[in-house]
Amino acid sequence: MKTILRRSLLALAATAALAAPFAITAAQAQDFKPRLIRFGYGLNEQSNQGRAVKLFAEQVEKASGGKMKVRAIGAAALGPDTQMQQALIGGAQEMMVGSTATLVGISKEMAIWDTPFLFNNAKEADAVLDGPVGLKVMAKLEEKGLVGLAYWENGFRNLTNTKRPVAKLEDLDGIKLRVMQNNVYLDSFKLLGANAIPLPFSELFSALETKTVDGQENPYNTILSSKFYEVQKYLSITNHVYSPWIVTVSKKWWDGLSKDEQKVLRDAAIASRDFERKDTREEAAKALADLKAKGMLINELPASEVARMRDKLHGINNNIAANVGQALWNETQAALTKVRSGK
Ligand code: TK8
Repeated sequence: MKTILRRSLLALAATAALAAPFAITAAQAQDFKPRLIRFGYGLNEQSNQGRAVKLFAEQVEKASGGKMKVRAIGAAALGPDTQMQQALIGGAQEMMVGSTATLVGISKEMAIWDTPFLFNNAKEADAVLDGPVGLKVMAKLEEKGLVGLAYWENGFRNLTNTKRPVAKLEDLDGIKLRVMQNNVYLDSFKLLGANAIPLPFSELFSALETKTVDGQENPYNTILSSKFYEVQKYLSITNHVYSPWIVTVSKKWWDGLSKDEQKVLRDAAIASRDFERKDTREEAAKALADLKAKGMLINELPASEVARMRDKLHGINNNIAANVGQALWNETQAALTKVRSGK
């Protein structure tokens, strides 16, 4: 009896061993471990940023058969961009999305995207950011302990304040204007005559509310989702710079992932990028009407004044080129010439 049982067990084991390679489905064959990904971001859940992070989370869970779980933590609950970046570098947090501008202290090449009036439209931004120049700038992060996965759209930035409509350069004089923690922004707005004050985004609403600052600059989407219309009267359309967001991963953590796990994250970052850009552009197209309905007074900076602003900021370009390296500056300009020629 015992032998029969032993024999049949052996036979079973042999069959199982033979059958095993065929029985395993493609998904099971992939190399996934249970992972918890703390993914931090600065805006609210009900923002273009929040919606895209949600999509990212869903896609990662699905593609990993539920093994990789994303805990999306918005509204800067894990701290402002700069604090999260340090947490990623140290390995205390896995992922985040934030402005490229706040990364400049870590990776100086990121300042190329702070160049005033660099891109004229979204098509130029997409082509350069997703092309060889954008990837090269992104790859530089690895030396600093971060892995960049995709650029998302923050958008073209516009000015709001409580003092007066900005219809000419001189209207900026003395306005206490919050800027991101970034020297290009600080120097640019000082040059334009504003009293520029760097502050993390997480402190911005209350700084506006308590009148610690008179104004700020951000894309329409953010002015809307962060309810800045509650504490700001004037919105002046300047489109002075295109601001990218970037999805980053802790390199310390990333290096411990399998190739399959890395691929899931990369693919999801790209898929949510495509969703996010579309969503952001659709929302931005309607945002002015929404902001007007909320009571904001909107004015467009005349082309002649935009030209004066550009001229005044021209000197900043030389500083940027010196900081990021003349070669990168030239490659960026060449990439722009290429998109503009339609080739
Ligand atoms: C969100 C910020 C925000 C940026 C800013 O964390 O700070 O003004 O535009 O999007 O990165």
